[in-house]
Amino acid sequence: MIKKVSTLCLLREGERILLGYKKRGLGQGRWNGFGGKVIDGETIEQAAKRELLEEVNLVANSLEKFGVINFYFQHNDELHEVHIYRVIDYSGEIKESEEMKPQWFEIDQIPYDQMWDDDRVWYNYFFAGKKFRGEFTFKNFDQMIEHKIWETNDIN
Ligand code: 8OG
Repeated sequence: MIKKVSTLCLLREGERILLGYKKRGLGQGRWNGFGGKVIDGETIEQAAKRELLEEVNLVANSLEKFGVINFYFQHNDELHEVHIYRVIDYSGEIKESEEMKPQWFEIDQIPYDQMWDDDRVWYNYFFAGKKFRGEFTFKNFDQMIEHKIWETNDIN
């Protein structure tokens, strides 16, 4: 099995959340938080900050880790371990990049139909301020066939 480690940053301010429309790569055509693969030699948190800067031009001054999800893709035997952070404090101006078109959404208007299937499950934990771990199995990239999620502080 091939294992990949990635990051995902969510930026919430009051009753709205910043998402990006992914223009290329895995998850193309879907709204998501900001993140990508951890590169050799950097910590997971460094990768989260680098991706936030590359994708939406923001410098994260403070991040809080919220969860870890294992995504298993049956068709190619890949496991993606995704580390999820909330951006607590940032500087810079939000700017579109080659990869992401950013937009604010009210929490009750999140476009779940145009997002990964698992998001509607774990976003509830995020909004409730609960730390969590999850395991989601996909058939191809677009069909979630199994999932488990549980609240825990053991996310490092
Ligand atoms: O750099 P790359 O294109 O591999 O980045 C993929 C991004 O998508 C990365 O931030 C991790 C994230 N991601 C997955 N799977 C899922 C998923 O099922 N739901 C969400 N919300 N994000 C995912 O790789």
